[in-house]
Amino acid sequence: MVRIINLGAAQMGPIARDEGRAQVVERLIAHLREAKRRGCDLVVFPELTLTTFFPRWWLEDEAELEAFYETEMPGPQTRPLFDEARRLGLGFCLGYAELIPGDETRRKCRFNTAVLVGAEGEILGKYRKIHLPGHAEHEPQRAFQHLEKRYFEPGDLGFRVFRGFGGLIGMCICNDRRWPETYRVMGLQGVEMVLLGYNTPSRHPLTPDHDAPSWHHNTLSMQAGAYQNGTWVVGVAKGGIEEGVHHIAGSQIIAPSGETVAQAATEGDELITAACDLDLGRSYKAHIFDFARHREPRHYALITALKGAVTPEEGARIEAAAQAAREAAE
Ligand code: ING
Repeated sequence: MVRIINLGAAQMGPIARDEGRAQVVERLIAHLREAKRRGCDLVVFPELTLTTFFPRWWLEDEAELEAFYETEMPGPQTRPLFDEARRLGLGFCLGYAELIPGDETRRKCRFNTAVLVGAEGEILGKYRKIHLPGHAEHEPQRAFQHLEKRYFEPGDLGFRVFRGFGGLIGMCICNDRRWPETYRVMGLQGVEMVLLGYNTPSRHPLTPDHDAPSWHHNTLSMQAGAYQNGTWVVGVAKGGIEEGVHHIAGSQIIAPSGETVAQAATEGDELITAACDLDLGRSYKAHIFDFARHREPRHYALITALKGAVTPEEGARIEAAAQAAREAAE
C-alpha cells in the first residue's frame, strides 16, 4: 500500500509586533482553507507562528514578555484554528512560545515549542526546542538581539518520533536543523518525515561573512539531514522584513534523496505543496544508510561524551577510556 502524505508547507510573511493573535490566526486559517482546496492532509507552520519573533528585542518588563507566550494549547485565541482544521479534516504542526506557570509543584518554565495535531484535533506529539542560538544578556552593540537563550530554556522532551498520518513523524525547530545530531537521533527511531519551522535573520551581526551564504546554509542543513537519514524534511519560514529585520524565506519540501521538490518563491504568506511518498526513504534506509549494518558507534564516543571540542590528545584519551570501559563491561 502506497503511503502518501499530501503536505502543505505554510510559509508566513512578517508578523508585526502589534498584530493580535486573532489576526494571525485568521492568516493561518486562510492557509488551512487553501491547503484543503489543494488536497493536503497535513499543514506545517513556522516556528513561533503566533507572534512576531520577539527574541530580537531586550524586554525587561515580565508582563510585556509573557504576552508573547501561550499558557494553554489550544487556548481561547487558538481554538478557532483547531476547530477549522478539524472541520476541514486537516492535521497541522504549529510552533509557539510555551509558558508553564509556576506553582507549588513546579517552577515556571518557558519553551520554544511545536505541536503535531491530528485531523481530529488531537495532539499527537509535542517538541521543545533543544538547540537555542544567540545569547542571554543584552548586547546593545548588535543591530538586533537574538535572546532565545534568555527567553527559553532548552527543551526537556528529547527528539521523539510520533506515529501519525500513516508514518513516523518527527519535529525540530529552527536552529536544531543545523545540528546533524537532531536528525540522527530521530533517524535512529526510523523517522520518515521531519517537520520544522524557522525564523532566520539574513544578517549576522557578529559574523557578517555568513550573510551571503545564509540561503546555502539553510538548504544545505536540511538537505543533508534528509539524505543522511533517508527522511523527508519540511522547512517552513517566517520570512520578509519583520519589524525592520530581514528574515530569509526559502521554505522547502525535501525528499529522502536530499533533493528539494518544492520551494517558496516569495517572502510572504505562501503555501507550497507536495505529495510525499513515505516509502521513498526505504532504499536509503535499506542500503547506503542501513544504520544497523554500517554504523560503528564504538568510534563515536566523543559525540555524547563532550559538549565542546577538545585537543586531539584529549580526544584520543577519552576514546581510549571509553574503549576500556566497554571491554571491562563485556
Ligand atoms: N534562528 C536562527 C537559525 O538557526 C541563526 C539563528 C541565524 C543561527 C543565523 C545562525 C545563523 O536559523 C533561530 N530562531 O534559531
